[in-house]
Amino acid sequence: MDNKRISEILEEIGDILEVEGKRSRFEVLAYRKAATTIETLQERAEDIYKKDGLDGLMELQGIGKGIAGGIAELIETGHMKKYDTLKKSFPVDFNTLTRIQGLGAKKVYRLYKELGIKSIEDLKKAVQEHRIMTLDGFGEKSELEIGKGLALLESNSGRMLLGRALPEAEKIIAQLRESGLAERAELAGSARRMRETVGDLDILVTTKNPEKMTDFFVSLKEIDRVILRGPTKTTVLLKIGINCDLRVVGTESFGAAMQYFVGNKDHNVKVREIAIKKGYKLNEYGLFDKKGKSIAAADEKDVYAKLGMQYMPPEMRENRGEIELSLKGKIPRLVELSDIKGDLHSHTDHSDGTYSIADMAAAAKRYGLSYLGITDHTKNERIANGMNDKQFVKHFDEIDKVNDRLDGIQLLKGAEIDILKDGSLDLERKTLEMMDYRLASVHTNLKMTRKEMTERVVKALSSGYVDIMGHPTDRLIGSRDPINMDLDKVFEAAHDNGVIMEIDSFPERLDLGDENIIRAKKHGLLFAIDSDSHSVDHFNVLKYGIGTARRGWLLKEDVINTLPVERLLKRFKKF
Ligand code: DGT
Ligand code: CA
Ligand code: CA
Ligand code: ZN
Repeated sequence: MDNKRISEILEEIGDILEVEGKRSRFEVLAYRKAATTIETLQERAEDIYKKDGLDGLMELQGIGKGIAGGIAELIETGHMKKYDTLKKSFPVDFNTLTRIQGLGAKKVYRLYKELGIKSIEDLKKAVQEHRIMTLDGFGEKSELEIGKGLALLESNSGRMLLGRALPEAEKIIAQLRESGLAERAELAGSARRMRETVGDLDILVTTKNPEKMTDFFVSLKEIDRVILRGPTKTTVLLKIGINCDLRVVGTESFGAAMQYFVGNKDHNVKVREIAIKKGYKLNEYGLFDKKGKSIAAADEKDVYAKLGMQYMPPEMRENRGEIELSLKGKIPRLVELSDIKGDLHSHTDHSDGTYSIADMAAAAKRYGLSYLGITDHTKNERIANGMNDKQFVKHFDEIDKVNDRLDGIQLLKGAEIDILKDGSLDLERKTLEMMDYRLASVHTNLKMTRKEMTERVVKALSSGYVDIMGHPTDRLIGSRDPINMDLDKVFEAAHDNGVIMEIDSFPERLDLGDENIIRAKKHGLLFAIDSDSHSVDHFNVLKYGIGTARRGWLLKEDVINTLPVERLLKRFKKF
């Protein structure tokens, strides 16, 4: 059983004992203290118990014989009699309900006794029906507060887009580094692995002064409130609505801590098994030999090296075969942001972008790109101000004119052509043939049967006019599912017709995503990592596309916009 669950159970016992009112204040406090100790523990309570038994548990801060026995029972059987009995008389979800601001154990108890509220669902209903304000001592104001707390809890319970969380993490880490208190401050967890969404942020620091370091951290303006503060782990809620864990680790074990907290969990479990097979022990403090002597700990690469493993970039650490590859020394150099020479998907004020062709070109140049494909929308995209054939002819004229005046960046003529309901393309052949390349996307009529959608897309890709398929599944993370089609058939058609797959870097798209990239690569496909910029400051999103491509194990040679422009143009269809 993990520390989190044990600590939740202890906390809940404390809550129930408090409202039951039969026990001393001391006993209540003892359970709460024990919960905090377990929650902030670096080592697993289970490991401590297996190693040193009850005595080991009793050595922990604030854990006496009784509670240690309870924890042992949980570890051994997955159950604790005391907890089960209490839970029977109070079948209330204390843990979740007390997470709502302003609701302590006592109020939760009253809500249960007087309104029968046992869960978040019950509470929501009671708020909607204005039953809370009728209770003595609650009133209209606290009903409103509870409503707000519910909304916040809901927004927190989901995962957050990497594109929203990562900039916040970077701001926090920069401040920790500038504080003069941290020797090192590094991002760990899913955000370091560039997962498209994150549950919480994880930051590791080494410092000579943990107390001051934590004071500094909890005072940052990005922080809404402190959820839990311990000597080595502090959890806060950020104003953007997710939690951030700060862990203070020793300089001498920094590498082992990074290895552990970058994760992911499955990767860690497998690496630990490899250590055990060698007769070693691996945890967040280091790699230890049979005699318990540390043989690697300060440096992450060293930890892997002593296990006979090549270093793996964090984006690969998902237990998808990277460990086997690493043991053979075959981890490749993955594509990097600095490999990207140009961008093949951008919009101007000729459709739904906000800036002129010249402005977008200047911004791309500032970002360090040497070419930019302009791909405005076609007429089917009415809301996006899509252009018809006649308008495109004029538009290309203008791109040529701007291009003549440019220095250090080259514009390419393209379009993001709608794949219409019947699989035809939204422009005439003559217009399509005037472009340097053609990007085609599905934007409308998303609710077709799987068979119809597959036929529609395969027909478009087989037209002989499509160079790149834009945001292939059209998903929006957290709000729209991928379109329903047989991806393998689509990839096959793309391969037969020389169509490149896009990785649209917009944080809510990241389309193709990591798993589909792996699948597309198996079909022998190439990729374009694009920004889909609608504004001059959107080129920044390319780093999320790169992160996703790396999670899909892509190399520089898999990505066509790492090519210089002359070589790139040879890859496109000619008419
Ligand atoms: P998230 O926060 O859900 O997006 O995903 P992660 O990967 O950031 O997970 P998190 O924050 O729960 O934990 C950070 C890392 O700590 C995780 O990637 C691996 C490590 N870790 C956490 N729990 C365990 C565990 O029970 N066993 C092992 N071996 N590692 C763990
Ligand atoms: Ca995390
Ligand atoms: Ca975490
Ligand atoms: Zn689009």
